[in-house]
Amino acid sequence: MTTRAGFIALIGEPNAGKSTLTNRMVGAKVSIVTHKVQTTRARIRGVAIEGDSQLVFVDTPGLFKPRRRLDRAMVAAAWGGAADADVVVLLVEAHRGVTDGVKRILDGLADIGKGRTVALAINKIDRVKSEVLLALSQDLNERFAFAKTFMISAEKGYGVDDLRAWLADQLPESPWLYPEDQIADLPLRMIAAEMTREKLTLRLHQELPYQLTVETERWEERDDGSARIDQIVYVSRDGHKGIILGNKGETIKAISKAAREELEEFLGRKIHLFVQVKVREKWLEEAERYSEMGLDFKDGNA
Ligand SMILES: Nc1nc2c(ncn2[C@@H]2O[C@H](COP(=O)(O)OP(=O)(O)O)[C@@H](O)[C@H]2O)c(=O)[nH]1
Ligand SMILES: [Mg+2]
Repeated sequence: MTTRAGFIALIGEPNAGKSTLTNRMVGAKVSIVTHKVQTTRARIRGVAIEGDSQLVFVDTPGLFKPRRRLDRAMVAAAWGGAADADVVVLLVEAHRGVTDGVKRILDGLADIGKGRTVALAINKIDRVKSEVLLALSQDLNERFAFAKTFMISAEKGYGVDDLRAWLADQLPESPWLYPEDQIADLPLRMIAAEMTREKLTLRLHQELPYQLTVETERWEERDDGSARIDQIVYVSRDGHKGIILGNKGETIKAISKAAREELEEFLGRKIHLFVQVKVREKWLEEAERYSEMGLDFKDGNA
């Protein structure tokens, strides 16, 4: 039996639906999804199997015009993901069309996409009329030589099976890269930190989610099969700490509870989660924080 395996990078503007598509392909939530931009920070790998092929989806941070160090590191990680992949899928939002951001990505693809299979996935088709789709597909295909175009809804699942089957055929012959039952390539401690960060992102307003990071500090296995997990939320200002704690600690309590419940479901066992908030003014400039997120600090200078 010949098997196939390889990496498929999903790229696109923030909010295009890359993480939603990753999770749908994998059939489990391996990447956090929120309605806010820049939720995904690192390259997250989700593994799916289609026939004899093992598809490793690389969910990337969104591509946008970077301004700050964290932005630069995220954008570098996204392009890095594309450059290392066997196949690249560009996600474009159907209802937004060819934005300036999409144009910038197409410029970048002119380099990275050379000699590589690049497909177009017009996502969120549930939000537009079909007439719009044909024109958009034509426009995009005039701007870049995509190997194939798919119309999908990552959220509703439309068109996703066709995309998965086509991708499986594009991958090179190779032994599988991960054990059959592995669905994500991210250390558990990081998955746990991401779950807490998702709950924080959903609950807090405006810029605050961007200004914090979550790290799993300790993971202790207990004899009764449960685990104790200690996490730290780093913020850069005292005021932010107060907001996250909330009145009498209510906010952090609710966030920890939501994160714990999701973790317990994901891991299938009892978890004792303790979340502390620490002020660390310069965390956005600390190399260690970036390596904890799986980002390259020196990318920040690119
Ligand atoms: N209507 C609609 N919304 C979607 C679809 N795919 C993703 N979304 C929503 O778009 C937002 C951003 O999704 P996410 O996967 O985090 O985007 P990412 O930044 O590219 O990873 C979330 O609120 C998703 O629920 C889709 O096919 N249709
Ligand atoms: Mg994402």
